[in-house]
Amino acid sequence: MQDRVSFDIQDERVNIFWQQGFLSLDRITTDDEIEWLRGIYDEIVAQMAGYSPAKIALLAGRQQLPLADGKEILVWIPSPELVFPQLLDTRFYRNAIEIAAHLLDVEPTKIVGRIRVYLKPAHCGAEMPWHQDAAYPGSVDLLKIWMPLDPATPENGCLHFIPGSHLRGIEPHRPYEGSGLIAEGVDTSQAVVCPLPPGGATVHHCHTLHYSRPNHTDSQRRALVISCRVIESESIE
Ligand SMILES: O=C(O)CCC(=O)C(=O)O
Repeated sequence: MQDRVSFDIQDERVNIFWQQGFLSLDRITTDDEIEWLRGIYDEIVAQMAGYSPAKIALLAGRQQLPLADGKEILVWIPSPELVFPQLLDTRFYRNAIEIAAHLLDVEPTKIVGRIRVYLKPAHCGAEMPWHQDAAYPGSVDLLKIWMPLDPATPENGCLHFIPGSHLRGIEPHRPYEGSGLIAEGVDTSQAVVCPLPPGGATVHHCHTLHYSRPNHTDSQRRALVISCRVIESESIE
């Protein structure tokens, strides 16, 4: 049992984040909390019926819901903290906000973090195509912290990143499978695969090209994501 949390966010890691557009951290919360989060996560997914399409659209402005009849799916649930506010009182959430603040060089009180659930079910988890988060219209978040609750592997859908892609602006994207966006003409020869243990995390910039493979394995891949932006400072005339 590992109860110590040892994320290392020294200046060297900050430089790596800004050079490559992403960072991989071994661990941002405790074993006990991961176990507790799994319980809440499963409850959120089980209660998905309570998230009517209208409510989801209201919460996020867009939706990606399970498709029927044997198609691959990526379960995406925005803002579960509105239904389970205890998610905000976690080491996971507090550490993520602290990491975001450190990387963005602002006080933690200036960070707004919204949680997302991303589940790739066993056997039929859909791929997330190459994209930049900032390519989505209306996107205001600067970075995302992505933490799996199961071992995330290349086979079940850990994230892949293109180092330095955040430095080249927003690439052209086109609609993908009716609900998302795919970046066009991505050169994946330099892609870096980031497998993670449960409770580890990747942090990526909103301009960093990233991707995850479909999950055809026997195990689900659960991930919690915090999407972070900085509160505008009030202008004092
Ligand atoms: O969880 C996944 O597989 C994809 C997540 C992702 O692409 C994102 O958070 O932008």
